[in-house]
Amino acid sequence: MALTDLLGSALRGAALGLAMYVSSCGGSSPSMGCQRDTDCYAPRVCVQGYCEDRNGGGEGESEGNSPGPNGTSGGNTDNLLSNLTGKIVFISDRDTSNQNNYELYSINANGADLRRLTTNSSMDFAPKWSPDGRKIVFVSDRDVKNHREIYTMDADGTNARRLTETVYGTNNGPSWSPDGRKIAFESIGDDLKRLVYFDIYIMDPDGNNVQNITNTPNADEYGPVWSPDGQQLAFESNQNTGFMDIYIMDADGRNQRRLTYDGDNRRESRFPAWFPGSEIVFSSTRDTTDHNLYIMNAEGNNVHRVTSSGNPNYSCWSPDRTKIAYSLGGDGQINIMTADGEEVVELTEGAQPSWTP
Ligand SMILES: [Ca+2]
Ligand SMILES: [Ca+2]
Repeated sequence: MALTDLLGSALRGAALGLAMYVSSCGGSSPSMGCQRDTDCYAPRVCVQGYCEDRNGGGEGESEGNSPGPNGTSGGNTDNLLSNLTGKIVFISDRDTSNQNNYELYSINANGADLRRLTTNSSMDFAPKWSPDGRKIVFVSDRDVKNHREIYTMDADGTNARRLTETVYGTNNGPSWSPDGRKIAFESIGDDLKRLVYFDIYIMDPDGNNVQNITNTPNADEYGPVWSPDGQQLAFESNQNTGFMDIYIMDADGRNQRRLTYDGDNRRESRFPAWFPGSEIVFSSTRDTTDHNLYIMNAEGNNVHRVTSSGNPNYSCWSPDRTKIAYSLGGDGQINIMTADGEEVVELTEGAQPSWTP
């Protein structure tokens, strides 16, 4: 099974009134027949058997889980980890034989104190810390099978609370604003006329005041993440090129502008993570067949690559900006590397890491 993307959904080619189901599909290209959640790791939305790979991370078995040339498992592993602080929340299916059942876990960034936070037979994924590290926002279909709604819970896994209750259950990619007052996420909402395309929404942390802030009826937007000052959001969209690129916009949806573009090469850039100091790390196929991680500034300049293999997808910054945690494609592994990509260590099995702010 490939641990590819979990954050985000692709929904295309839908006609109104068609049976819709949410699946968990992997693969490196748009594919038909993603009905089975057991096909792969990545939850996504499928309509009449059509769903599109969200990651491009693919089922690349050849490179999926092998330590990259960036020095994973090197002799400095213990040293690098031992100095790290904070907690990382992530997803894994390590404790279940049911491939449709992912659970949330937390682990100290130094590798200690692994804790399982959820125990149920449903998908739990896309976790992100609240800015104070006391709560986790995440996605689950625990109330209605294949119906993905946004929840919060305490950092120890208690007090789970459902925030959204939508007709189609296509919510994904929640992210908490730095001031704690808003949660951004992706959804098709409840409007049938917008069924086939995703927008970025924001809401209060209690689920009230839901607003569609992108309103692009002919393009998808996914994976919103907040700028450090909370004034902007970075996200993915295919609104101009048909391929996913990294965009930023004001927190009210105005001034949408594209930061990445690879000309006519049809390469994609996804999974942005924004760090104080205005650097954004993202995953892209701009130079390679597989994804790699790149860092750029918030103007889209000074792009440089920091990985060279492993098909990395989701990433997050350490609280002090010196490290990046990221998950690999393939069978699912979370690595931590120095921000310059020079040192890499394996942290644990899993995907979709989020580091306490
Ligand atoms: Ca679960
Ligand atoms: Ca849209």
